[in-house]
Amino acid sequence: MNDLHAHEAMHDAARDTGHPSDASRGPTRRRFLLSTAGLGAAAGAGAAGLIPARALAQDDTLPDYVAWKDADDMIVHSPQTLETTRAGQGARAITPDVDLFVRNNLPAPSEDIVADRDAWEVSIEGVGSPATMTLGELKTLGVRSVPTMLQCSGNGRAFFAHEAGGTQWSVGAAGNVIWTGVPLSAVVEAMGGPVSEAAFVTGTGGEELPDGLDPKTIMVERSVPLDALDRILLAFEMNGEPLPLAHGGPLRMVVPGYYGVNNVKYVKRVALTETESEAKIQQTSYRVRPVGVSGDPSQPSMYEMSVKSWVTTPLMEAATGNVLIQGVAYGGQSPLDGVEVSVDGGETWQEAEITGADMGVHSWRPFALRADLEPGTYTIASRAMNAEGTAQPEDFPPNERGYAHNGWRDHAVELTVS
Ligand SMILES: Nc1nc2c(c(=O)[nH]1)N[C@H]1C(S)=C(S)[C@@H](COP(=O)(O)O)O[C@H]1N2
Ligand SMILES: [Mo]
Repeated sequence: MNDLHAHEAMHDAARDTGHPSDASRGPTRRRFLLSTAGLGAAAGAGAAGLIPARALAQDDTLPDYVAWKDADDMIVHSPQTLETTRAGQGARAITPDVDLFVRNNLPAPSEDIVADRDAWEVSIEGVGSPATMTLGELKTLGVRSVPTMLQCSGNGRAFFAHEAGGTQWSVGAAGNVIWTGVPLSAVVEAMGGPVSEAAFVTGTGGEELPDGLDPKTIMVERSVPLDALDRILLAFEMNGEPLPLAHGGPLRMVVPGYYGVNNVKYVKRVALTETESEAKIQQTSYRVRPVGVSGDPSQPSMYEMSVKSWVTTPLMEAATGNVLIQGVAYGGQSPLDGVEVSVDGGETWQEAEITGADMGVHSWRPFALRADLEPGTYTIASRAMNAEGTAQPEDFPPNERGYAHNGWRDHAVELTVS
């Protein structure tokens, strides 16, 4: 067992002690291997898109804390990992709360923490005058709304042929939501500015940690480069509603354009720090490295998301004639500049129309292409490009944990037209 798997095992131990759901259904590594054997084989055959997302569901019962979600659109991988089905994702500019994926490293805290939202306390450190502030106080410092794609680092992991360990996400560990919150820069400014040595913004999650484990091995604490300060929000609303507990309410550190893990839920401490967090989730997890290599702080951390798109409709079948092919596309760290669609597995490409409004660089946008399709089978792919001229690659190289997949070929879908 390498240290990453030990790390997962510890997380699993925490799940087993802390969550009312049947602990034996926890996502152990063995269970991942068993449950994804079929998927791996299909992915190897280049037909992962053929698998109906529902077929991958482990269990359709929604855990209590997310009982309000739309069960028809969710795949329950475990009580703490819920994926949006590809069909349920659709080609929508904004993902409704009931359809947004959930990924928890630790059991979610009790609903008690959202009973009196404005009383939630967050400690602001690494500034001229460090202090603990309530959410009510923070709200007096400013407000901004930012539509942002939220995407887990492992979204697309199921498409890698090497069967990377972890939740076998297809495309549904991603959504696009509007965050509303206090710009962190305004908070920092109000509190005397960053200390001179500051190089990172470090956010600490508000979960209660189980006894008997070294907190560093289990706590959710992430550091992002200080460069990101100007984009960070301390968000208290999502899609215009108070932020649900499952998505980090009452307060979340949102880093638009950064992978999911950096968006720390129920944030209880935000510190401008000289060094990165000592937590394992920062030091060795979420590090990109070759297959078979252990995580190490010298390897790239999962920070900025890259250009990506995928088709969400139609899936599997369509009637002959004009077929409306739709999906979602994201430009990465520069604006989305175009999306091409292929109906012949990448032999030829046509320019799709970007149908969704431009809501800023961090937001995804739906696209559409009308294609006149005769009866037959088609491999439908999409390829996004950003304003810097970076396009999605055809293939994305495997990496140990199966992070950051944006290769267009593996994201293609097989369509039968009759
Ligand atoms: N406090 C805390 N924040 C967290 C996590 C967590 O387990 N605890 N999981 C992270 C990961 S890995 C992802 S992908 C996103 C998922 O956000 P969502 O559950 O709102 O979709 O939250 C991130 N923030
Ligand atoms: Mo994640």
